[in-house]
Amino acid sequence: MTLAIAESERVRGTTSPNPPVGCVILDEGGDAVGFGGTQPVGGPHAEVMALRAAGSKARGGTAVVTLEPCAHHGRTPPCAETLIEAGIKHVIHATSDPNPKAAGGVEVLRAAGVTVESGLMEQEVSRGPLRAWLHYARTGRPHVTWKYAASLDGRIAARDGTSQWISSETSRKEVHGLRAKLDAIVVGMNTVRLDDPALTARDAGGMPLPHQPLPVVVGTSDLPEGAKLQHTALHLRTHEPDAVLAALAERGVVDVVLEGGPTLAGAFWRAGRIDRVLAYIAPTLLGDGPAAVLDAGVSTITDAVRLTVEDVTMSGPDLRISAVPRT
Ligand code: AOF
Ligand code: ZN
Repeated sequence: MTLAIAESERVRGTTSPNPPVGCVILDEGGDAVGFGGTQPVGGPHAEVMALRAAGSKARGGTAVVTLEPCAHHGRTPPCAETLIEAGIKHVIHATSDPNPKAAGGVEVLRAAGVTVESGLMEQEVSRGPLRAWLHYARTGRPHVTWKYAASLDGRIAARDGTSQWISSETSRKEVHGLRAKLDAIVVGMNTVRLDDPALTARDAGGMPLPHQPLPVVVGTSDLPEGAKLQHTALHLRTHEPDAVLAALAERGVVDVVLEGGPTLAGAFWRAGRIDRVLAYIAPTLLGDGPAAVLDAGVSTITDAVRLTVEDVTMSGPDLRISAVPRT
């Protein structure tokens, strides 16, 4: 499954609105003989790619796959049947398919005498490569990660507005690598005015950059003349988070990172539309300057937004914290 997860990471960012699934075929003796990841929409699913690579060695073997094989005739034929025809005898998968149209692969496989094991490394997969898509399949909304860099005292800029660079070079490279695996990056008009960002994935410290995310600017006014994003960004003339997410879902966007400033972050918090926080906290004190979020809808301590920390790691000298709102 670790190898199947690596396959899914390889295609992450290129498959939406389909999930980035990874698959490994083991031959009868247990050797890995075929690897595959989901191809862009309309193309073959992961199982088909891995079976093609394995050829006749798949007969009598095992398919290890991050998502339950599909049972439906969609844009491609059902993977459950393709696995049966190739002579696969065992299937091990991490997560079930919440899409009612595609689910049911387990029953199809079992009816044909294939043994099926479910739930192997489920947490790694459902918090990792399939996280955004699972959320999208259950809610119909893209998954939103709010990413920011702040000082140890929670400031995103100094009193005079200067903010380059709070986080370390290591953290900035990591963020560029993350961008290449996402569908869209959303900022507000204030960020365009203050920072003039390009929002491209670049200089990821040697990590491959297979894909560029869609840059999105939210705001009712025109983009400033000459801004780097003037001709490249999707401009959504609204302040309403649900209108932003609906417009993005319509374009097949599943995995979104919010990189805008404190005002936009506040609007998304008040709407309850932040699914994960990714904070880079630098060992720096500023003592003054804007906070990472402005008006999250909290006026008294009992309204505080409570989060659960999923993971804390070092990113060079910075702390990298991943947290999710408590439900
Ligand atoms: C799999 N393996 O690699 C993927 C699956 O429109 P289609 O035909 O491509 O089907 C898309 C649906 O199939 C998608 O919503 C999800 O339920 C499942 N994706 N299934 O067995 C794969 N990407
Ligand atoms: Zn399939």
